[in-house]
Amino acid sequence: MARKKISLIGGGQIGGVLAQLIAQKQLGDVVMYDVVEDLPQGKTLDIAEAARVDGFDSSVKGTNDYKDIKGSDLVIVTAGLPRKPGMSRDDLLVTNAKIMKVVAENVKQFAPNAIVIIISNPLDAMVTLFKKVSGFPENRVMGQAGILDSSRFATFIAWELGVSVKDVNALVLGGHGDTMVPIIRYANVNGIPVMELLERKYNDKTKASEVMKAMVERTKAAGGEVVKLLKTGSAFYSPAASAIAMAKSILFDEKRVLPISALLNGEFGITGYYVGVPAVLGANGVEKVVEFKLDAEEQALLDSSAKAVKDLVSDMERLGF
Ligand code: TXD
Repeated sequence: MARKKISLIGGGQIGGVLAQLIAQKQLGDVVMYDVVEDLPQGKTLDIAEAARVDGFDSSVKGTNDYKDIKGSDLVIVTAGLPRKPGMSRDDLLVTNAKIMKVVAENVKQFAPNAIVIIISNPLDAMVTLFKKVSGFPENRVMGQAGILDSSRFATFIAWELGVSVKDVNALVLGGHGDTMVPIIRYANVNGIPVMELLERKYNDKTKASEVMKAMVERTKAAGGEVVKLLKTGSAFYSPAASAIAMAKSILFDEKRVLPISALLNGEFGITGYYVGVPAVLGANGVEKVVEFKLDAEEQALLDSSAKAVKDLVSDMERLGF
């Protein structure tokens, strides 16, 4: 069976890690597109020359010509600028919206049947714009953010409890920004509620709540924490790893339930906007949004996160996108 064709629009920090991970995991053949002349050609040549060491047969090619993404099965978009210290994800809106419009037009022309994962920030607005410009059905257009945010939340919990992160389940809903909603109530270690483990660790409910609150706040600010340390850009290893989890579930029809930015049609009381929610990812892309009951506080937090997305989308539309 021929390998799937995976095109990466954007060959920067995240794009480079994506290309190498896809090749090493043999998820498919890679075409990396970037506007910077020779950048994708150089990065993919370097990755391809490790094939003997890594033991993969996937082809990895770079191009500055959109025609080369023709017939892609999966497209992952990182084209756009990352944040610098002091910038919010929303500060990238106009610049990245201009880029995303061109990307969507070209993907529509050359890969009209592709499933598309958007990574570029501000994430939920960029997914919205790609969907609008491409006209692709909603099951084939999604955004990567919730897996990253949930992984960060799970990592902080694992560090706090001194347990393997592999046994921590943690879920973050909402927009990919300061209003994201880590769901404390369902955070667990192999089914054991994290709050119960914290209360046992500190033998103090108040202290346990303070520790959890600090982890929630660190999760919400985790992107900025990395930006501050790197100074020249934003996180790229963890976003790439997160998008690979989505790609695998789609390419191998794994039906994983993963938090992604999906277009909601009434689920969680939200209609017509891309917001981070759990969804089943399979060969048809976003196959089902997995809705569950939120308590009043969680619903209020999700509503305000959805409002932040709505406001950003309105700003984008007011600016002519
Ligand atoms: O999880 C998430 N969703 C976020 C996404 C996590 C971290 C970073 N997030 C965002 O991804 C970040 O704020 C940026 O908007 C994107 C890409 O981040 P990356 O760190 O990869 O940025 P780079 O290294 O600057 O790479 C962007 C590439 C770069 O090579 C540019 O030349 C290219 O995008 N670029 C373009 N490619 C195609 N077409 C156009 N017009 C274009 N303009 C720039």
